Amino acid sequence: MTQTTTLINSAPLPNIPWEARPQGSSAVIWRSARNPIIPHDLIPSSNSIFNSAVVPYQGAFAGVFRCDNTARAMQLHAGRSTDGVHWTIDNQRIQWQPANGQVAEINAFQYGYDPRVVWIEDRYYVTWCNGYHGPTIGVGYTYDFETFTQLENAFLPFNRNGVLFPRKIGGRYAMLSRPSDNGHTPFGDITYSESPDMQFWGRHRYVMGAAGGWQSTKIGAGPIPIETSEGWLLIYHGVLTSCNGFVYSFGAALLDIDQPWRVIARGEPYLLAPQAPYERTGDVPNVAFPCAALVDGASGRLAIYYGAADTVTCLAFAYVDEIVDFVKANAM
Ligand code: BMA
Repeated sequence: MTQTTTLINSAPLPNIPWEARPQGSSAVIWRSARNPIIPHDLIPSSNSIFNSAVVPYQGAFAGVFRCDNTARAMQLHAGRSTDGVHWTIDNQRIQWQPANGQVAEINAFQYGYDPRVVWIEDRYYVTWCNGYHGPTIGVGYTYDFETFTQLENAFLPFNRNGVLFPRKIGGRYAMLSRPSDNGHTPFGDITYSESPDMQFWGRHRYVMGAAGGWQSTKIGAGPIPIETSEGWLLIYHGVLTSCNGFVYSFGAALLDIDQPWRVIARGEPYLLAPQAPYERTGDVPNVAFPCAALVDGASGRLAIYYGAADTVTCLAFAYVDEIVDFVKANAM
């Protein structure tokens, strides 16, 4: 780490999946030579496995995976890994158990996609894009990645990219989200909401919106924000509209620690754009969509999990302090 950036509340993760920066490269972020780490057909039921979320779990790793099945239903599946690279994913989708009778009313499965997972206080919370008369933000939790409990949806439809902060802020749970529509939304800004109980969400704040270039159509929060001495490091996806459709890249910004709706700095260039063959070719070409990041609190190493071309799951590596420096040096 540089002298200016330190990680806050990030535990050491000596077994983080990692590959050194390629010799001769000065890139801030580099792809795994093993990409794609999860093929589209890892389990018999899957058409594609992408946009998925992993966390450290009991000395190894666990996660929630977006597996679109061969009927092209969008589903969430649990998985485990000893090294964060080779995964065992359940062939059956997660069966959410309603937390109470009220949740039972909204528990009927329509679809689920683009999960995020975060440890807060005593359990792993999962947020995802939950079909309830259109996409909205589903919320649930698990202790063991075997039994999953569903809570109330955080918001009304239509909303996507619900991403929890890893701790309460000002005494309340905090979440980024992206209000949207019921289609392939041609707009989208990141907003902030807070909740005293993980059920009722309010005090909504605007964070930042679509800007130029790679993020000119819409943006959405990616992995769980990372707490640093320089602010919350937010990795987020941005979309531009080309004559052949949407192009999904990702970049980074720094948000105020106590008032995360205040943007400290926002990088103008992307960190990673779809340029590898597996990002350019697939069910949806030209998509790099990050949903999770592992951090080694001791070394500042970062392993970013992202979906490629809505088909496979990939890894990229970076150092937290170098991304912070990149954002500051290239702020728009
Ligand atoms: C978004 C979501 C993502 C997907 C992207 C590109 O609306 O559905 O899951 O990666 O479109 O198709």
